[in-house]
Amino acid sequence: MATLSRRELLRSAPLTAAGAVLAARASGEAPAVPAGNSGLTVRSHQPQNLEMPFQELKSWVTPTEQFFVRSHFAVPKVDPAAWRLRVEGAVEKPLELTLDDVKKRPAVTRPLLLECAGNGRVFLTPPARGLQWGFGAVGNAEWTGVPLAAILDEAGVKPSAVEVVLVGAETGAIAADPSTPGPIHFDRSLPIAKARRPEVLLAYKMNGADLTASHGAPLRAVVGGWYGMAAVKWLTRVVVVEKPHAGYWQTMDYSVWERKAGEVPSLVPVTAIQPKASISRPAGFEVVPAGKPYAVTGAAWAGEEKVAKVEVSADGGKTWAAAELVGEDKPFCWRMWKYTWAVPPTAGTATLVARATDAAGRGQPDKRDPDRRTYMINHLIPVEVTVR
Ligand SMILES: Nc1nc2c(c(=O)[nH]1)N[C@H]1C(S)=C(S)[C@@H](COP(=O)(O)O)O[C@H]1N2
Ligand SMILES: [Mo]
Repeated sequence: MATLSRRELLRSAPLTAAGAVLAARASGEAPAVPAGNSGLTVRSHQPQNLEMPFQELKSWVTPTEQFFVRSHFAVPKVDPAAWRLRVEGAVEKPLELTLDDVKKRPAVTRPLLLECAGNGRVFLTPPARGLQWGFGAVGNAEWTGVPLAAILDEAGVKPSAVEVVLVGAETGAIAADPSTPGPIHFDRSLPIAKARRPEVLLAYKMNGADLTASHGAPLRAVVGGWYGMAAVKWLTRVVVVEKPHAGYWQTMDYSVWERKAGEVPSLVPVTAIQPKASISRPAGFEVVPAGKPYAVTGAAWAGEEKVAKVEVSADGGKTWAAAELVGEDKPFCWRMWKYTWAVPPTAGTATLVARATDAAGRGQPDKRDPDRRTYMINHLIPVEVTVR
């Protein structure tokens, strides 16, 4: 391609974002569009459900514009001036806080990973209903806010309390079986012990900037170590309850079968994130050059535990070799890893698999457990590539 002068660039592509970036680069100005963001995959337009292209994973902190979005209903219009957070139920002193009130309390900033409980659903066989997430309904961001524990202490939790219900501002109805009892809020509960943990924040900033509407402005919960459904966005109520909450989002939805010896199987809410290593490169069905080393990369996470080990197989799971853990190592976050694969000299296909083991010795199941319904998807996922 011939090199264009700056004037030609401005003339040939004045209206497109890409043109603006090129023009800005040519003039030495900062580009208007952040570099390196190759966009999000639309899993559904309304409600908004957007997936990070996991093969673009580059940084330990996921940029906000590349962070997946999972919303069950339309993004609510919340007026930050009129917005209040009510803390009520089994408390000594109910609270009603403005956004400024929340921001006046001592703030903490910490990185925490969010993974949707349905991440990887596209890999289920037979196909399962629900959003067909690939690898990318996961991200690691820096959250700034107030620990939920501080707010609970201020309100004074009664000794009779067992759980804290977090309620979002938006409402909607689900018509499909099982349907909701008319329009309902999105809500989710935490046991008091988890609610008091330091990794549970009421956040108003994400990656150093005010929360965006899609990610729950003006205030959302972030529950480190638990699947994303606990991280209630557009938070308006914190209700302390004296019996376990049995709301829609932890009974009909986001629940799994639990079997204990001698007991009858029962449905329990989805809670902690399971260990998982995902391959970012090569992407599925990528063409990989024969006879050359290939840097296999990815991320691994294990919810409330740390990642102890990641292994990679280049023969579909027959033999395994240790990957190298690289970069930041913080609790409740993912760990980047890499592995140099000696790609065979002959053309054909190869199947890569990665697996993680956490600090408690838990690994990943080889096969899908149907008791998990369509959630907690951490069985081994083969990534097939073409060697050429
Ligand atoms: N109010 C509200 N909060 C919500 C949801 C929602 O639909 N409404 N979705 C939950 C789910 S299932 C996930 S995985 C996370 C996703 O957070 P994100 O959109 O910021 O990535 O938000 C959670 N919080
Ligand atoms: Mo989710």
